Amino acid sequence: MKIVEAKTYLNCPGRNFLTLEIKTDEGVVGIGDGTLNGRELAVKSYLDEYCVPSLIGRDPFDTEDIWNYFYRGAYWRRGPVTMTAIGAIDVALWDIKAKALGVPLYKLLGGSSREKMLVYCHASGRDMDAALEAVAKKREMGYRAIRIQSGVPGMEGIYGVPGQKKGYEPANRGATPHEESWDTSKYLNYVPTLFAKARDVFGQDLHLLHDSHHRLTPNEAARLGQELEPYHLFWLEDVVPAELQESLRLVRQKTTTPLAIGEIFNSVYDCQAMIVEQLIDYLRMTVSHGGGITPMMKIAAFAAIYHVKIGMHGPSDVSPVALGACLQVSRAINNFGILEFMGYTEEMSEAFPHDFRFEEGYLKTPDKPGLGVEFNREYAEKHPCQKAFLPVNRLEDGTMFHW
Ligand code: GCO
Ligand code: MG
Repeated sequence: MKIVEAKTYLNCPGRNFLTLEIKTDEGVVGIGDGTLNGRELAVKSYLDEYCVPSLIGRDPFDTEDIWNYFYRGAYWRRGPVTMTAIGAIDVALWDIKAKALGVPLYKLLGGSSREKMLVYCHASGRDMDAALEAVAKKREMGYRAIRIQSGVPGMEGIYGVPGQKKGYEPANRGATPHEESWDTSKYLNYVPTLFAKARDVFGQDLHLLHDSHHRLTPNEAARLGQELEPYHLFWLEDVVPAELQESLRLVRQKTTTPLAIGEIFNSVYDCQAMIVEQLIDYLRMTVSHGGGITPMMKIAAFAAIYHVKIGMHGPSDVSPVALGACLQVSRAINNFGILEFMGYTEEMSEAFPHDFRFEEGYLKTPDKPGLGVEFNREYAEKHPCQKAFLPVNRLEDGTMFHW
């Protein structure tokens, strides 16, 4: 089998998604997701200009060699744009392999380690009551694990709370990023009261999660982790920016609240120290941003040795193609923890028909061969890309801060 064509499509069926479609001489077609929120055009041009020509004529079954060609072969390694581009190629090739063999993809990754994958959804509100109301709704829908984000008294908007927009979408359309503002002490004083109330209302059975979105220093993170201990979170996410892996040492020594991190990591070199030193409980790298299925399987195996579980990033700003890849890997690995799942709008599902079956808090892999996700190109192409940016963030005095 040979690759005869590879093309990228950047469309906006509700939000921007970059899709790579690879065709073979035997008519089998595979798809990969290259969406990197707010940087889609950079990945598209990386693929179009630097990767696609080298794919033509290759055997799509050679995923190991092709992955190394684009990773090792390029002198300039790693980074979100490069790794997302390689990830799109790798996922599309695994999709082809599984379709050609007529099996769901997980069958090629070691087979089934479980029937269904525990997922967590988002619940958020402008204040505590609204956030808890959102939790109640999600619990009624059958979710067993819920991430809670709430507006903080005295702060204008905050990460994770959609505001006026319909549904969750952190990127804003326009020519430049929108600015938000932040105050760590208001946040730290409020969050433990939110979880105290949540446990009071919902009891111990529901898994609760929270995302600090990289905004705390190690010492602040340690304080938050300690103060949340009585409420038994499933995890506390992205407490520190973690460009410095050692920053988690202090947090880890001070709190038993489980820690999860990794949505902006793109290679094992972003997290090997925190895995080996067991500084985290869950690695949140996602397949598409982490270079694809080929490296993710290795990283998952490496993490398993150190008792670290995998809880992949699965926001609605990666397409159903990427989520499908996360589901297939999650089904196959032993050290699966949980998967983020926010669902997709009708428009998004029309562009990417898929059958992720949600049942009582769990998601099942589609029964079809390959990823089990399709690309409706005709529909997607009716929705051209609309430039959008993730916000930037400043402290209340104007200092640039982490978003
Ligand atoms: C999450 C993430 C997202 C990111 C988003 C950026 O935990 O799902 O933090 O909300 O902010 O993916 O594009
Ligand atoms: Mg997050």
